[in-house]
Amino acid sequence: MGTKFSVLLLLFILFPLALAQLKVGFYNSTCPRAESIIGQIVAKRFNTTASGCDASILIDSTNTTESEKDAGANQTVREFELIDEAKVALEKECPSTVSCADIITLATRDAVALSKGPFYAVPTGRRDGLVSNPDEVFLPGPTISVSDAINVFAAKKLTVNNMVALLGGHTVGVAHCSFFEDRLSNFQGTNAPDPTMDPALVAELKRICSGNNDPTAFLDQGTPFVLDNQFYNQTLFKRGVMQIDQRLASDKSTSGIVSGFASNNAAFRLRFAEAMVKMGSIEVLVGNNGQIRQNCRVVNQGKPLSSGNLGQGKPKKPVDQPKPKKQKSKTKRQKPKSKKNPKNGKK
Ligand SMILES: *C1O[C@H](CO)[C@@H](O)[C@H](O)[C@H]1NC(C)=O
Ligand SMILES: *[C@@H]1O[C@H](CO)[C@@H](O)[C@H](O)[C@H]1NC(C)=O
Ligand SMILES: *[C@@H]1O[C@H](CO)[C@@H](O)[C@H](O)[C@H]1NC(C)=O
Ligand SMILES: *[C@@H]1O[C@H](CO)[C@@H](O)[C@H](O)[C@H]1NC(C)=O
Ligand SMILES: *[C@@H]1O[C@H](CO)[C@@H](O)[C@H](O)[C@H]1NC(C)=O
Repeated sequence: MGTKFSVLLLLFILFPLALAQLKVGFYNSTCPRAESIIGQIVAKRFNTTASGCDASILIDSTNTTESEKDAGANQTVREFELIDEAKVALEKECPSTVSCADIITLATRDAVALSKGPFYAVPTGRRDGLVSNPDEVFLPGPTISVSDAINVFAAKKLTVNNMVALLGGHTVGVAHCSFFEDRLSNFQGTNAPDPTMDPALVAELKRICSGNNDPTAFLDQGTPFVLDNQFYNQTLFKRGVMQIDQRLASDKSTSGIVSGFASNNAAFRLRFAEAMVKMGSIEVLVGNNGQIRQNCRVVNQGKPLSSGNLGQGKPKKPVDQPKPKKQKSKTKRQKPKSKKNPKNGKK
């Protein structure tokens, strides 16, 4: 009893402290051009590639584990190249100053804006984890129920509104067919497609998925390259691709939020930005914890591993908090994202 109490207390004390140490403009004096250097690199990338896709990659990447990266195709490679390019430029400008965790967060913000999404101020000051392969699970599989998903997000202190807004990131996302194919023909052993999917969409997805090597489909069949509220509107027309996406529109606890976002893009933009900032502020390493990686792909040489500083560095979870479901090896966090490994299903 005493132990439980103190663990909880510690959590409440530590949490606001971590938040307080992230600041908009953390690099103002130590690396004043950091944000503009990252912005230019992301913009250059957008100018030379299919833009919407890159936004989804970045949004995904914010919480992708190594195993997921392994599973990813060429897009994942490009995502890492972009982060590497930014890191090289920043090490030149101000060595050992800007963390990889902040680079990813800022690049994601810029990719969102370039996809016509909101531009929001990002608090920075994160430090990098001392272990590069956290077995963290944020986003559960695509067939999760809305109530289970709510619990997973709640365990990260994210509200139902935050969750629905973050899943709206699927507006620029793609998913491999293995994430939704079960809905197309023999849904739950019925020998018929999922009745909650528009038959025209079933036909279109069957066509796409008849290709080799587990093809991908856009999760927003309306405006896949624009970070807007069309994703929600599509689900109102039974055109959600993944089951969890479609369920958001029908479940009592989320349907009101979905229809609100579907009819009000400004409200969606506001809530999406708010949820992105909040997600980026939880369980981060700050102050003297962790390190500033010199190469974003590996932990700096010579640093001892500490079990208390995993991955992007999160404090250990209190024992009595609901644990997010662990999926075997590859798990993704809750980033609105999509291409994942078939086994884990990701959002
Ligand atoms: C990714 O998610 C973890 C929690 O699962 C969080 O600690 C970390 O800060 C997130 N990273 C980014 C860049 O948002
Ligand atoms: C950095 O500069 C911006 C713009 O002037 C300001 O809004 C922000 O508060 C500053 N942050 C810090 C930590 O000095
Ligand atoms: C991207 O393209 C736009 C318009 O073509 C141009 O104005 C801008 O300078 C380019 N940005 C970069 C970073 O190359
Ligand atoms: C990756 O890129 C290579 C060369 O650009 C291409 O041949 C290959 O089909 C791509 N793989 C995927 C999964 O897109
Ligand atoms: C919502 O989606 C439907 C189906 O794709 C489309 O016909 C309609 O124009 C969309 N409505 C808005 C306001 O975008």
